[in-house]
Amino acid sequence: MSTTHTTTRHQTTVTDPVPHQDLSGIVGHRFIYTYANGWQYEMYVKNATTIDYRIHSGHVGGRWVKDQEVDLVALTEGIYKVSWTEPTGTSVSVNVLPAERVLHGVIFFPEWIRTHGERTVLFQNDHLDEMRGYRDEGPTYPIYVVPEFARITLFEYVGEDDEDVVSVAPGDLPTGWSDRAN
Ligand code: FER
Repeated sequence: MSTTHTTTRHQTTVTDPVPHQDLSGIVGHRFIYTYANGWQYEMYVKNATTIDYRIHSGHVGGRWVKDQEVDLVALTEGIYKVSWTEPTGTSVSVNVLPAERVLHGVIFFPEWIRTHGERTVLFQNDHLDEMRGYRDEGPTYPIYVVPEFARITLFEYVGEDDEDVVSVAPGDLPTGWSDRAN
């Protein structure tokens, strides 16, 4: 037996186009996901404006970042969109559907990361000026666009503003750490 819950929301309008914003289903949560191309990522939504993340495998596997400022919104109840631009010039926009364990990301890489992704495989916070230098040197174009669905294999509430959630390099975690699922 199952129950369908429906909630009446006010209709948005031209003068009030922003739907109800309840971010409690994603803020303070950590999730691990694998894109259809095999790339595995981990995101911690530290608060409503900040993420920490690790890239466990893929084109720039081994890369990790703390305190990336993002735009986070609820598109509707329980469905979220996280968007940002990196100091490298990479832009990312990710739609997160926790109840469905589905995520869709679009990554917009500059050309220099397509050809030299290894330059970004590090703890970015210790190399911010270096990354901005590469960004400004380019080449930027053509943009390498990677649009992919992913399966969320782990989704957990760990609390807000916890610096210990993402605090070591992906390569320094115990073997199989990112395969923990729930
Ligand atoms: C994601 C896709 C891409 C993500 C981060 C990136 C944390 C970052 C890409 C880069 O700067 O190399 O889903 O989530």
